[in-house]
Amino acid sequence: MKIGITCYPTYGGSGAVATELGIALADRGHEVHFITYRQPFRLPAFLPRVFFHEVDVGRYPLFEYPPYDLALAVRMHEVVRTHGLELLHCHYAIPHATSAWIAREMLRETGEDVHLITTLHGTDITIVGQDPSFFPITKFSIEKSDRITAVSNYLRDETVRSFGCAGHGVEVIHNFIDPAVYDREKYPPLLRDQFGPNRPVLMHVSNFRAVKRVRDVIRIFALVTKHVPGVLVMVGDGPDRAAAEEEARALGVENSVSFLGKLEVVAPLLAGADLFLLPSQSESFGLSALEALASGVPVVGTNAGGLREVVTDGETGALCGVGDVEGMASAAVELLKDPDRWSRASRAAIDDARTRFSRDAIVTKYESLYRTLFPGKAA
Ligand code: GMT
Repeated sequence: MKIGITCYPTYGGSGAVATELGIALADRGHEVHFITYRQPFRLPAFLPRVFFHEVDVGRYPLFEYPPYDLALAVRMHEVVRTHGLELLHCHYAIPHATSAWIAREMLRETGEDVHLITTLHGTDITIVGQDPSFFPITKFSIEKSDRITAVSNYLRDETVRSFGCAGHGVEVIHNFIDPAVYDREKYPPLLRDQFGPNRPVLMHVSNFRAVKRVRDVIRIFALVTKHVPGVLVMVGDGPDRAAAEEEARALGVENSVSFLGKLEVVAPLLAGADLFLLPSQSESFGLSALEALASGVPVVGTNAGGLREVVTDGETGALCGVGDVEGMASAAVELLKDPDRWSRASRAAIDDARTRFSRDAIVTKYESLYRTLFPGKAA
């Protein structure tokens, strides 16, 4: 098949999933064209059957807000025609699904066509899409898609609850990991070399937005370190980084917390971590938690949204209420103080991630979904 993929190319789970899906599809012989404003961050320089088409938003003094969605629609239309794409798969509804619908309308004017698939990832449904200035166009664009997927049961239910989308089936296809990449045995002990063999390493990876509650990460760590002197590695950057740094100083743990900033590759660091903290306000899935589990790192976080489908409370980690800093801290201490318990959780985390969320099985689900659009065509 010839497939166009549009996603946000910068850091973030939806861009990571879209890119890794595209790479896996190309591995299986499909031709994949990424259409977005920058090379996706997880896309290596060259891969057979993978192409990148940059969307350039022309500057003009009149445009206080350059119309990216229109430039994207025009580029989608052009790439579909030039390369004979059969489907456009949009990750994150706003504005990608809208641009794809415009591109398809333009194609239909000349007797051409393309199939549209939209994968919903999270705040396109739970926050941004709810804003009155986006709600009608989000609902419209989702409903105009030929196939709709959501990354968790939670997100599917939220989509139906808040947008209706009656009669437009939303299929759940969970996110995935490549077990060859997230492998505890594969990497040298970088963090142990830096922090020594006896200090547990707690880790958090995110884009430091309000929804991630990064100050709670620091507060949990400050409580944990009273019982188990460890270190906290904070990976990522975003609006709440300064607040988290300030919280670390206020709680007197700043010398035990390393803020590493944005890193494109996290698997080697996760392989050296002992516990992953994700105390989010809301999480439609929690790809970073899955990457941790696959690396044998138990997760302590909140029971908000789709995280419950990823972390099995009491087996691969622990889940508490949003803001329950004491609860998450004591769950973390229990795991870190009991090596047998930690080993069981770590082993269970690897097994569960590989069984339920392995790349091959999930990519096959997307491929099968694509094939339903071409009922008469041989596989
Ligand atoms: O929805 C967002 O805010 C952004 C998006 C992203 O690009 O990281 O995150 C969502 O999609 C990820 C990949 O499917 C999920 O793992 C995240 O849980 C989800 N974020 C939220 O629901 C807050």
